[in-house]
Amino acid sequence: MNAPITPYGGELCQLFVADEESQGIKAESIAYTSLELSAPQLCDLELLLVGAFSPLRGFMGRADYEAVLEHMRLADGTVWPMPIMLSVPLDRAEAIPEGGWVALRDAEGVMLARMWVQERWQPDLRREAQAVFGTLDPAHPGVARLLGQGQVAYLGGPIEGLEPPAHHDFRNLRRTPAELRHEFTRMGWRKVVAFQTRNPMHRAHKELTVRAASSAGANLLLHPVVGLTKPGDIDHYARVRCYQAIARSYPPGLMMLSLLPLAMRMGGPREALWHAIIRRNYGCTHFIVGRDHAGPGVDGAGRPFYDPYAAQELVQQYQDEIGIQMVPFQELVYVPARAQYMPQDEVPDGCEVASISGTELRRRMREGLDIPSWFTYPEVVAELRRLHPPRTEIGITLFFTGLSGAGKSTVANVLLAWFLELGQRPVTLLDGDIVRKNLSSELGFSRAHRDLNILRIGFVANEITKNGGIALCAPIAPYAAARRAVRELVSQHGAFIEIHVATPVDVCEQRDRKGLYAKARAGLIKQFTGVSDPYEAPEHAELVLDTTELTPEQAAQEVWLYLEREGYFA
Ligand code: PPS
Repeated sequence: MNAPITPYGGELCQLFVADEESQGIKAESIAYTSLELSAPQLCDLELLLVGAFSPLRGFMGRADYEAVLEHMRLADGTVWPMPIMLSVPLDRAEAIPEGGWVALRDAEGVMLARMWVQERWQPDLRREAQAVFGTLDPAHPGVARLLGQGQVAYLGGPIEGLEPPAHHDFRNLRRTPAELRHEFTRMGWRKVVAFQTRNPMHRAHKELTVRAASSAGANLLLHPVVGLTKPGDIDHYARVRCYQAIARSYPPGLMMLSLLPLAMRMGGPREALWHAIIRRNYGCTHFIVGRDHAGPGVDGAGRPFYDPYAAQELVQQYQDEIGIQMVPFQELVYVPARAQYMPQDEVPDGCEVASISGTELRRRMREGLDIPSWFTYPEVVAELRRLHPPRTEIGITLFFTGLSGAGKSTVANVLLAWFLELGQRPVTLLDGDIVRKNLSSELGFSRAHRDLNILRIGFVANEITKNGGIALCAPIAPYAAARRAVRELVSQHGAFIEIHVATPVDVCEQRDRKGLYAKARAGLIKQFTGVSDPYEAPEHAELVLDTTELTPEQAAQEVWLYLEREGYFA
């Protein structure tokens, strides 16, 4: 079956119903079971609705699913390498009978589509992982996501769309397959090379896309993924700003930038083939496939999951059948003597080449070192620097923990005054007592309530830190697990500095400024930390302070010196 390459793809399955019909469906839907879709499920739904997954008309039924796993084809023989499944927790699935409508909703409850539940079955997810990803290794993000769902049932059936999932960002860059096809026709573009990307682009990428377009005699579609990419990737806001900056450097009329709300599975060769089919649906005639395209990195033993050229080979094998040509990603290197990029194999003997690896780039970013202009564009460097600000600019949570009367609030108050005096960052004090009067006013001192209290403090501290401020937290926080959870949360966005105020209990009791120890000893206060309730001392605190022999200013000075030493002051 060697079908000729069809410009602008085949028939598009757009699944929205007409406006009048949609009103009727909404009225009827009060009787439907509602399903709230997760972020990746919403991506799948959106691409189904707009026809990017043509010829699919809904979430897959069992025959298609089996055929995709076994043969990378739908039951009717059409090439399709990736299962597009709607999973629900097994215990919920029993209430959703076959032969009825379900309402598919976003996280806010807006009904986006309805699905006729034609089939419901319990899949063997391990078998699926093995068939699709070729591994059960949880280091593979696709496997981890699939198997991490627990026990699920799949619901398969046709869908009818009421409205697409809402996006408020970069709206002028979000185009459906029909819109892009129309745009290509309007511009007179007969051949279009698509470039898939989930990373910031640098000069080498621009060079290779221009070369790919020129050798195919085609125009170019930059089609970055803005749904779900690999865990740990740079968020799409920063990436899209990079693409916008780079777009200005292309020759006029050559290139178009449009965003693809795809939930990637990091499935290597199968995923590359799927990406190619999607681009065919968007009206492209050529598709650039990189070395280790959609690769998930290395496995638990440090080996790559897929052969680096397997993706290119697979897309090439099917290119005539799916109607889009594979263009291999050309590895380019910079040749300083010529002040230009060249394919590696064309560099004259003896010519020096320059390159900067991803690891080296990240090191230079971290350490605020120079990134040469032959490597990337100043706007891209500025974006990346914003994502990796130096310590002098990041937000900080100073998390004091220790017994009642240990001196947490007193030291935190001294620091509050000093930070205000310095005026470098906005600062907020989340003192144990203040929090318990406001944020946690209904909580007591059971373990569950104390943990909840700490998680709430952590939530607020994280918001402050994320936005570049200083959060001074001073709860007892007696349990290591809750402190660890806050550390994990905050460290993603800024500095988390744990300060154990390790003043011994007898000193705290002697001070007894609030008279609470006396009450606790008399049994008037139950579950009092250090007397009748546990305190798990931190094992890896950044700082330990015993205020027995220190004035509040001296203790605060220890913290100040630590911040200075670690480079947090400008
Ligand atoms: S926790 O464990 O982190 O949620 O505690 P926290 O929010 O910091 O609240 C501690 C303050 O509440 C007062 N208090 C008690 N502390 C410990 N155990 C019991 N049972 C208790 N009952 C009341 C006490 O004043 C603590 O304030 P600080 O500032 O630590 O002295």
